[in-house]
Amino acid sequence: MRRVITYGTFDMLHYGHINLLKRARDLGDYLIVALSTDEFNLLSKNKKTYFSYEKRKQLLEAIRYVDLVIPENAWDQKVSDIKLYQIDTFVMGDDWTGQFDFISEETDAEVVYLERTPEISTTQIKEDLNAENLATEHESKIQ
Ligand code: C2G
Repeated sequence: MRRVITYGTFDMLHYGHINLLKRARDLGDYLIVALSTDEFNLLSKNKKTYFSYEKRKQLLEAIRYVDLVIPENAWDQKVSDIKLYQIDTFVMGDDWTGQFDFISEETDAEVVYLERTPEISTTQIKEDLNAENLATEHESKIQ
C-alpha cells in the first residue's frame, strides 16, 4: 500500500483544496492529511481561521480522497510523521516548492510539489466577500 501525506490549514474548504487532495490521493492508495491546529495557525502561521480545527477536520473526513486526518502542531513534525506512518510520498502545493526537499534526504519518502489551482484561495474568498458587502452597504446608503 502506497501511503501519501500532505499538510495544511484547509480553512473555508474550496475546490483548490479538493484538486490538491485528489491528485495527492492519486499518487498512492492511502492519504493522510496533517491538519494545522488552531494554536499552530495562530502562533506559527499568523492565521485566524474561520472554521475551528474540529470543523475543518469534519469537512476533510467527508472527502472521499482523505483516509485519515491527524493534527499538525509544529513545523518540525514532518520527518517523525513520515517515519511513524511509513509514508512513501510527501505532497505539497507548488507554492512550497523547495521548502521541504530535506524530507527526501532525511526519510525514504519522495517529495512531490503539485501545481496550485491558481485563481482561488481562502484569502481571495474573504476579500471578494468583503468587497461585495462594502458595495452593498454603499448602494443602500445612496438610495
Ligand atoms: N492549495 C492549492 N490550490 C489553492 C489553494 C491551496 O493547491 N488554490 C494547496 C496548498 O498549496 C497546500 C494545500 O492546498 O498544499 C493547503 O493549503 P493551505 O490550507 O493554505 O495550507 P498552508 O497554509 O500552505 O499550510 O506545514 C505546511 C503547512 O501546514 C501548509
